[in-house]
Amino acid sequence: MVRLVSLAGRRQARTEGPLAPLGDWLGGGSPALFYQPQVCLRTRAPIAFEALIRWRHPTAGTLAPAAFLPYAESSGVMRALTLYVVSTAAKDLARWRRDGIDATVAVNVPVTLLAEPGVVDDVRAVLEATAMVPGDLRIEITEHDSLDEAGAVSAALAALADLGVGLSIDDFGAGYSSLGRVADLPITELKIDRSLVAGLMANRRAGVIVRSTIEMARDLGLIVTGEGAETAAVLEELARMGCHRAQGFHIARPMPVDDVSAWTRSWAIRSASSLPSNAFSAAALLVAPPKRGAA
Ligand code: G
Ligand code: MN
Repeated sequence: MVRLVSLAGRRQARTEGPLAPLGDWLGGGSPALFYQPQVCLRTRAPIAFEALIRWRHPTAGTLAPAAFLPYAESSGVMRALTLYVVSTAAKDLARWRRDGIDATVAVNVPVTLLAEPGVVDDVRAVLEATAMVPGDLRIEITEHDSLDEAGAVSAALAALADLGVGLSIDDFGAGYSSLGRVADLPITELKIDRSLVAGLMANRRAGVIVRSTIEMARDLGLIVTGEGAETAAVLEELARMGCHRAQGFHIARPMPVDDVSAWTRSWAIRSASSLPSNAFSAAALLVAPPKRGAA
């Protein structure tokens, strides 16, 4: 209590509302969303921006999720934090739409949260409050043991799917779920884990796993996204293998919300000429050979 009073007494902005305990624990600051684009491998256009939570701290700078998510989880703030992400992403998307950006947003939701009663109602309430079309939102869930349990999680996933919200399995291939198991869930997308994608060029085994995962997911009617595309070669190989979308540092690192519109404009120019994404200098522009996209 004493600590709360003394923090509130300082001139530093204090996080209000349900996230206040997290702000107090971290010693001030506020949450912020970074976004990382997921692009279509056929047109190269950004299809979605994945919202990634950060914490802007008054003295420590921008904190990564690992610095505060465990506390959010143990102190019961995870639900409020997740709803903050959904509603902020909805508002950011509305703003980008006015800038002419035709994309959607993806948010990460822990599977443990989906087992809590009333969470789907909370998501529905945020959609209504922000006037977001459910199809403009995709929820990414990491493959996880509790995915195998019938019950609360499956019921929540079914309710979200009924609402029209997209559902992705995140980091697929990093854990132990089989495609057969996750395909029973009402998911729309599979994201292949970066540990597999990263090895694509170097390692025949990784190549076989990625190619067959893409094939099976496509046959099951799922959208397939390759995560962790760090080089142009990996991006082209994913496209060649029939992967629908890609995300990764070669396209863009997670960026502050205010950079998204400018990034989208510059990516349109760079991808139209199929230049390597790091070819910013005039010299590189002059010597880069024109490439026609194969996929
Ligand atoms: O797994 P998920 O969909 O949540 O992916 C988002 C996370 O992955 C972010 O933390 C982001 O920084 C990280 N990430 C995104 N692209 C790349 C990449 O190309 N390489 C590596 N190593 N990490 C990435
Ligand atoms: Mn994710």
